[in-house]
Amino acid sequence: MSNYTKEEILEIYNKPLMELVFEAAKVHREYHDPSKIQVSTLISIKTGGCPEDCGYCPQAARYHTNIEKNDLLPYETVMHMAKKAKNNGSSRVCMGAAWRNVKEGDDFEQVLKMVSGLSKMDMEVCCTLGMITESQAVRLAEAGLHYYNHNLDTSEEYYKEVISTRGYNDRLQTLENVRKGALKVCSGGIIGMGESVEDRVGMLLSLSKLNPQPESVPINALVPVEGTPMAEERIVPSWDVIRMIATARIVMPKTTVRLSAGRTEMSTEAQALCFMAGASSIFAGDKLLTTPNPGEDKDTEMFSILGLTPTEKVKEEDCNKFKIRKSTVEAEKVKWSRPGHKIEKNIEAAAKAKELRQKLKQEQ
Ligand code: SAM
Ligand code: DTB
Ligand code: SF4
Repeated sequence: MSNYTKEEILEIYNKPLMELVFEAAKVHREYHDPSKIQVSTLISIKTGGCPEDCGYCPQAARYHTNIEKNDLLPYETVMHMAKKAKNNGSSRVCMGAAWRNVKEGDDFEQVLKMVSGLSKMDMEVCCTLGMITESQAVRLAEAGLHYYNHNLDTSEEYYKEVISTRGYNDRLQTLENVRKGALKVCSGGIIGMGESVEDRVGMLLSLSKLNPQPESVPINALVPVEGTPMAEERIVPSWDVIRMIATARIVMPKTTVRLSAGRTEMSTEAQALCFMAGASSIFAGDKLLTTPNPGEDKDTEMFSILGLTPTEKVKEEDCNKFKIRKSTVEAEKVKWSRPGHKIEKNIEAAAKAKELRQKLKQEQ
């Protein structure tokens, strides 16, 4: 958790740009290897038809957008797509589903099978499936999931202008469940939705106050999609993305900051400044979930120009991953004893997860 106040974060965000990037680059070099870039690939395993009303989202059923909807993809299709992503240099796959929340039943069982299949392919696995309960988080962890993505999206104050079908507290609750399942947290948000600078800073404040802070923070620039209420929003200036990334880097020094949606509108030079300012992860491929992304060739060229090397999958011994299947609470104590992690909290979470696991086993 950081001790930065909202006023302090605002002051950081508003620094002269060159000063801000320099400060952020210093922090970045202290905690990360600036020559490395982590590459993730998104697979939309269930597209469109979502009951929620997120104002930015082309997948909400209530907006008339021109996307290709599909039910949950077959297991083999997902494995095939992941193999391709791995061959193209991705170390992580993130499966996204246009669901409000995860429902127990066939679909969830199918997702668990996919998680297990992907983790056996020696890739890091992330999911973004909407709200989840603690026991679902435990089951995903048991299947081999490493990260769960669930964004706060914006500040608590601006949130109601964007989504009405679930609250900010629901999002925080899901993040808490993710932690209790001992998964790594990926949570960030979007800029360019008509929010103020105070809202952007408010979102960073909320993320930085999470304890522990998220391992991964995606910063998305809105991709305005025809048919959504935000279709007419102006493309956010790259300078704002750079400021947002630099500020995130300073207030969450150990977090991996991902330059996420919106890269098709950014020059290589602007993206270079984002990497200088502390971004060290991107989504690869010519598609995000439903909208375009620069594509492998462009990114390979960019990495070569900038001297960036994609990271390998984090080695098990380095990643301090909570081995939910075999571990005891005592063993967790050692695994989690890295700087920035509140050991006691995680032991408590581990104990809880263990209890749940036993309960689940009895129910089966
Ligand atoms: N349904 C799940 C959920 O909402 O948690 C997972 C998928 S949802 C598409 C994942 C995230 O994508 C959203 O939280 C939002 O931050 C981002 N996103 C969706 N549409 C976007 C857009 N048009 N531009 C930028 N980011 C977007
Ligand atoms: C995140 O923060 N950005 C990604 C991922 N998490 C799931 C999704 C971006 C989606 C952009 C709109 C689309 O392609 O549908
Ligand atoms: Fe549904 Fe997720 Fe899109 Fe919101 S962001 S409408 S929950 S798919």
